[in-house]
Amino acid sequence: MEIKNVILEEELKNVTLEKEGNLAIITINRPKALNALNSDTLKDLDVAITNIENDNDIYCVILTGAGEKSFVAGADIAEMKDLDSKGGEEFGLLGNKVFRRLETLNKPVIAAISGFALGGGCELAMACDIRIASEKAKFAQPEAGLGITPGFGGTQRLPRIVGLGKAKELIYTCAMINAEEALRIGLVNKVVPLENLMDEAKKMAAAINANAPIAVKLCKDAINRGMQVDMDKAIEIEAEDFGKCFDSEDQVEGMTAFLERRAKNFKNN
Ligand code: DAK
Repeated sequence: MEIKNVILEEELKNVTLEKEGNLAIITINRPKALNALNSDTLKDLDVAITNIENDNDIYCVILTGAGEKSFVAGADIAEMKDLDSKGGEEFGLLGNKVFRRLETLNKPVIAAISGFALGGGCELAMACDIRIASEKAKFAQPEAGLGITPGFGGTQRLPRIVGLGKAKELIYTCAMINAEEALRIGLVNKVVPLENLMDEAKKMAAAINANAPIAVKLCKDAINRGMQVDMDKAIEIEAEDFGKCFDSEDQVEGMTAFLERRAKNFKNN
């Protein structure tokens, strides 16, 4: 499999973007600060997302952090400390834009979480579709202990993922939980030994990429949009996305291959 390091027109400082076949790997690369999210890193993520969004050969994304110790240890406290209200607002808008772009990206995103996923790091993982954690991963929303509320969607996504009571407990107490507990409460999909983390994430990406990319994209859209509305509206959204599948050649290919008892050859069109 060819691995290419993507050279983006806009040079990235704190993020790398690699492509392996139909898979893109975004790595947040500030290990000295445990991959904490400063403005430059958020801007880099924005550029990487745009590149992936526009690349029809990419069907699935893995988002990870450089080094074994940390996925992302939160928003950059050193940068945040001296922000004025305008700076704080700009930082918040940038972060929320990037997180929402990941959440609504036209392909699934798997977070591969080696170590700390704290504050904005836990929130970043929650903006992804699927979370795979190493046995050493740790999760927390420590914001209340810093005198703030979670600001990158933690108050909204955590209760949607783990339920109201558990989310409130974690956010009010700032408790740090390990990977086993994160799995138990449904915050992560899978826990694997650290040395297998990327292989497991790639295995899941390969399983996703074996299916029709347009159908997967529409599944993501239907799930995301449907979760925000009542069931009557949600069913309409599902029907709309179901209908769109029939505009794709891959729908004909998938069904024809089944009837002809042969392997499918999806082309993302
Ligand atoms: N920001 C900046 N630097 C960080 C950092 C962070 N979040 N976390 C770690 N670092 C840096 C440390 O300062 C240290 O740098 P040097 O001193 O070596 O220069 C280096 O990373 C290694 O960290 P430690 O020496 O502390 O390593 P330890 O193993 O002792 O401890 C730790 C690891 C992860 C337990 C500890 O570093 C830690 O507690 N880190 C902070 C975790 C945290 O509280 N994270 C939540 C941040 S609050 C907003 C929206 C969202 C947010 C804010 C605003 N708006 C809408 C405006 C989000 C807020 C957050 O995420």
